[in-house]
Amino acid sequence: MTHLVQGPGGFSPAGQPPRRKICVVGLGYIGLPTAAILADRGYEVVGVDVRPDVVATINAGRIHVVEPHLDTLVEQVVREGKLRAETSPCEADVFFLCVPTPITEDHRADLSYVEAASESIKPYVRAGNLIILESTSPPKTTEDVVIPHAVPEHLAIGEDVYVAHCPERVLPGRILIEAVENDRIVGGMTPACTQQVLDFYRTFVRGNIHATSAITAEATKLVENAFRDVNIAFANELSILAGKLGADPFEIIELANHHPRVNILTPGPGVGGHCISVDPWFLVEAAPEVTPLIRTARNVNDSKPHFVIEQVRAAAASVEKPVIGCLGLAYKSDVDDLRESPSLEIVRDLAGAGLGELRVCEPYVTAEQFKEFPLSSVEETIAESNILVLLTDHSPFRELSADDLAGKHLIDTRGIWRKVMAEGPAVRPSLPIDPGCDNVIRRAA
Ligand code: SAJ
Repeated sequence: MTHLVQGPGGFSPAGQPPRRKICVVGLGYIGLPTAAILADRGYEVVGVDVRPDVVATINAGRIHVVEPHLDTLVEQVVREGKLRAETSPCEADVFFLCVPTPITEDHRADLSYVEAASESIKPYVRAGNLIILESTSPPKTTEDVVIPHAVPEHLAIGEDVYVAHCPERVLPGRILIEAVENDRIVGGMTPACTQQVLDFYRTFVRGNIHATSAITAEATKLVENAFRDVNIAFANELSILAGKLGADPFEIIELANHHPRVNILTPGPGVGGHCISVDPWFLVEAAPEVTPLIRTARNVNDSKPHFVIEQVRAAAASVEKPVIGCLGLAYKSDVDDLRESPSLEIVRDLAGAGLGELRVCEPYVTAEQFKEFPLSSVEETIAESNILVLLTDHSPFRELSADDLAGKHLIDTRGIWRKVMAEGPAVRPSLPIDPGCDNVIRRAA
């Protein structure tokens, strides 16, 4: 880490003005951990969120999102007076913009949050300040949105004020570790912007920090997530193909991955979350004529829930009084995040399909937080269902035994029960039934 000069109440690399006060706009899954890490590093941090309930929760030393260890850290830095939350920004030395960048129905970037956050800090931006866009954004957002909306006209970029895009790359469930340990990219609007922001990141990041331009940083982040989306699409297409061939897709992938140069990801019910299912569209929107693969991968992953529904329909048709137990609503394992979740989409469609009664189980969300469907416990769902659809591979579902699952029609969209079923005496995996679905396990004859 850079040698820090302890200035009056702040840290700064040698030869730079002391920067002691930080304003983080947007206290969601990225903003709150970032604010807490900086406060723990000794900065005075003001977190800003438009939601008064979120501000009140944080100022009470509590958190509104599920992320390992974040509750302890926030409680500590609020108690120590290093972090406080407000509903509007204030003067600071460094401004972080950590707001959502969702997409519209027709897959276009919605930059209204970035615009509003940029506008909100403009009255407080002073010479010497750093402005950092952490939100994953379409190429040129820093130049075309942040600068015109956040920087007072009389301040020169790269001389008076330093603007950069530093995309977060953290995996939900490991945010506090990865925000500090992962390599980071600092993309400044000018080389001076890059240097000033890079030196600042040196004060709290242990990973390597790579310097580049703002547009390259924006594109790199999108490319990382598009790469993963394309690979997951390959796995999902495989899972449908294997069904047509009457083979087990998970076994094929397991065997293929023994090849030294093959690393196929894992099929599932689709791709969710506000990252991998969103960010590739920013690249498609930027250059639709040259991104057929990225667009196709999005369409393959977005169509996978349909195949899962057809699996359930086939299983329900073979049962007298179907009671369909849906295991998981979150977009991936062991998180409480339902955004863009294929699991939730499937349960909604099943609720409208009238294939049978539904039992919905989501261990990471409470009935207070989620009112769309009544939630059942794992035990109730297992006991009352004759068809079980594994949608999100949460740990509690991974721990189910062959006896728990015995006698049920199982649709295991993520292949987590293959081993316990292979060992279990009660039932045996059977070949997928048409159309092209993953593992369906029938009751033993
Ligand atoms: N998924 C599969 N099969 C797999 C892997 C994932 O179906 O083999 C599904 C998951 O179930 C989920 C979706 O893909 O629905 C995305 O999950 P994820 O764990 O792949 O990623 P995220 O969205 O939680 O986090 C990603 C990460 N990006 C990459 O790994 C390239 C993270 O590092 C980013 O910081 C994050 O997006 C982000 O904020 O952009």
